[in-house]
Amino acid sequence: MGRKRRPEPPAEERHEAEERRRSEAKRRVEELRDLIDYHNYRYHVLDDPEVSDAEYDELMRELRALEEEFPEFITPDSPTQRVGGAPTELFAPARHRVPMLSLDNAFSWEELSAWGKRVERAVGRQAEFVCELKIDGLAVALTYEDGAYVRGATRGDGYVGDDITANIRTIRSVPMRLRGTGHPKVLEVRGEVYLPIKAFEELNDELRDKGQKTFANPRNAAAGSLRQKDPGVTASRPLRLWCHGVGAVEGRRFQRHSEILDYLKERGLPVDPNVRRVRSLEEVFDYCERWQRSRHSIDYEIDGVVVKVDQIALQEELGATSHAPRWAIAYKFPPEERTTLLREIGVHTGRTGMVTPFAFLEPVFVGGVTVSTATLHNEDEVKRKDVREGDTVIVRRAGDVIPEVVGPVLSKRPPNAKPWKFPKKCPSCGVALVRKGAYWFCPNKAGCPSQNIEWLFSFASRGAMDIDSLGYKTGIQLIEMGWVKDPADIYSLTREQLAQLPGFKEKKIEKLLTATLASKDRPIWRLLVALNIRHVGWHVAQVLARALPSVGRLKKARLEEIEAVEGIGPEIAQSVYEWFHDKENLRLLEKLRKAGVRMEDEEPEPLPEGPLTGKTVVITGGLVSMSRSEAEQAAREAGARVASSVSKKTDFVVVGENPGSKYDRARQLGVETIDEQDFLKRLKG
Ligand code: 5U1
Repeated sequence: MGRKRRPEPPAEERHEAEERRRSEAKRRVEELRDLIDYHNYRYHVLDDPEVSDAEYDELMRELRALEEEFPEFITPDSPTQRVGGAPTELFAPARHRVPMLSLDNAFSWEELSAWGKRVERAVGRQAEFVCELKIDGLAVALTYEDGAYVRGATRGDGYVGDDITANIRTIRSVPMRLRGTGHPKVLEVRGEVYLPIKAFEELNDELRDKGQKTFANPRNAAAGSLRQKDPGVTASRPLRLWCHGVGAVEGRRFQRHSEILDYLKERGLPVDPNVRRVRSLEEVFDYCERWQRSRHSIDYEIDGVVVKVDQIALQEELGATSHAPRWAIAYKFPPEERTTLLREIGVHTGRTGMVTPFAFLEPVFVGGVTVSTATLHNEDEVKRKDVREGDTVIVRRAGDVIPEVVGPVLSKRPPNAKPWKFPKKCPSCGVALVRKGAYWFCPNKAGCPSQNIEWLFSFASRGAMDIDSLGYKTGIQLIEMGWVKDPADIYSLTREQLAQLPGFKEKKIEKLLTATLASKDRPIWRLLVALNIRHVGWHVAQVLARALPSVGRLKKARLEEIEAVEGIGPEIAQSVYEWFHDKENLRLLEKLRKAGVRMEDEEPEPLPEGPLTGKTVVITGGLVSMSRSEAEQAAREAGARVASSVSKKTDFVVVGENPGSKYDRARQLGVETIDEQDFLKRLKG
C-alpha cells in the first residue's frame, strides 16, 4: 500500500521554518568558527591542544557542511577558507608561489570508496593511485634554485608561512645542493618534518629532568623545534623530513606523481620508502588496511594514508576546491583503544575558573604513547559514562592528541566501586563552586592559586604577551611567594625579589626582567588574547584590534558597535562587552596601564593602496580563474575592503557561477553587479 502524503504546510509556515533554520545555522556557524579559532590557537600558537584531532575535524566538518548549505554565511575569515594555521610574528613572512593546500579527509571505508568512485566518474576511466603514509609532522616547503637550497618555509595559512630557512638547514637529511646536473630553475619541494618517536621520548625525558614543560606528542615537539629563534636549538633536535610532492616548478614537467617522487629521490631528497603506486581502489584499501594494523611498526607517527591520483593530467582535470585538491584524500585511521585501571578521579581548575574532572590511569600504551591521565570533560560526562574509581576503563587516543576515557568495562567492576561525586569546593582554593551550564566554576577569580597560575602562564605565552622566560615553574614560584596575584603584578617584580628564588642567578633575573619590560609594548591584539576574555583567541583579537585599536575604545564601545565589527558574532560581542564592563577587569586594566603596558595601537596597519582603494566589494558564486579566497585576497591587495554581505554601502558585487542570495540582495538594493572578466580588469585598474 502506498504511503499517504502528508499535506504540505502553508507557504508562510514553510517560510518561517526556513527562516528559523537559517538563523539557527547562522548562530551555529558563528559558534563553530569561534571554537575552531580557539582550538587553532591552542594547537598552532601554544602547541598545547585541548581537543583531539578527531574532535577538531568533526567541528570543521560540521562548519563546512553548514557553509555548503548556506554559502551566504561564508566569510573570508572563516577557518574553512584558511588552509592551515596562521604565520607567526617570530619569523619573516614567506609567501608561497603556489598555495599549500590541505587535504580532505575520509573517516571510513565508505567515505574513501565514495571518493575513489567520484574520481573515476569524473575522469571517465580507471585512475591509478599513489598511497603514502600520512606523517603527523609539520608541513614545509623547501625551494631550490638551480639545484641550490635557498628557502625553507612553514605552511602558515597556506598562502604565507614563516621563513625558517636557517632552521631547515640544520636538518641533516635536507640536501643543500641537489644531486646530479641540469636542475630546474626553481623546484619547490613539499614535505613533512617530523621527530622520530624515540628521539621524542628522549627529548621529553631531558626536558623533564630540567624541570621544563614537555611536549604532548612528536608533532608538537617537531613544530616547537622548528619554530625556534635560535637555529642552534633546532640543530640539537634530530628532526627528519619526508618529501611528498612539489609546489612551484620552473624548467621541468612531470607526467605522474610517482615520477615526481622518483625524481626527488634521485636528486637526494628523502622520500618515504613505504610509498606505493597502485592500480586499483582494491589495492588502495589493502594498503590502508595493512598500515592501520602496523602503524606502530615504524619510528614515526602516522595518522592515516594519503591517496593521490597518479596521472598529473587527471589531477589537472579534477582540479581543487579553495582548500584542498580533489585528486587526493587523507584516509584517517580510526582512534585506538586499550583497557586499563582507573586509579582515581581528580579535578583541575583552569585559567577561566572552569573545573574539569580527569582520570588518573594505570599507564597504558595507546596510539603510540603511554597515557596516564585522560580528561573526563565535565560532571555530566562522568555521570553519563558512569566511570568509577577502581573501574577497568576503555581508553581511546583519537587523532593522537588528547586521550579520552570511553567508558567502564562493567564485567570487571569491583563490588565496592561507588559512583563518583563532583567536589563542592575548588581543589585549589577551597571556595564553593558554582555551576554554569554543563560546567562547574571556581568564582574566586583573584584568590585561586590554580586560576592564577594558569592565567599567568597563558598571559605570558608565545601567542599572548610573549614573555619567553616566564614559564610554568617560575609562575608557580611567583604566586607561591605571594608577589603575583594577577598578571599585572609581574610588572612590579624587583631584582631583589627575584634573587630570593631558587635557581635565579643574575643572568636569569636579567632575562626575565628584560622580557617583561619588552612585553609592555605589545600590539593591542596580544593584550586582548592575554586578558583571558572568553571566545577571544588570536584571530578574534586581531579582528577586534583592527576595528577598535585601543583599550579606551573597547571600554566605551556599545554592544551594537562591537557586534558591527566584521567577523565578530553576537556571542563574542556579548562576551567582550561584558568583560569590559566588569569592575574587577577594569581595575586590572588600570593596573596594567599604570605599569606602562601599551593601551592603544599607534597606527592600525593601513590597507594596501591600489585601484580598488576605498571600495567595498562582495564576491558571490564560483569564479573560473581563481578560487573565492584568492579572489578576495586579490581584491584586498588592490585596496578593497571585502565584505561578507551586501548592504547599501557595497560598491559592487562580483558574480560568479551559481551565485547565492547575495546576488538577489544586490539587485534588490540596486548595487552594481559585475562578472569575473570585469573584476579582473578592475583589479588591474
Ligand atoms: N604524505 C603526504 N602528506 N601530505 C600532506 N602527502 C601529502 N600531500 C599533501 C598534504 C597536505 O597535499 C597535497 C596532496 C597537495
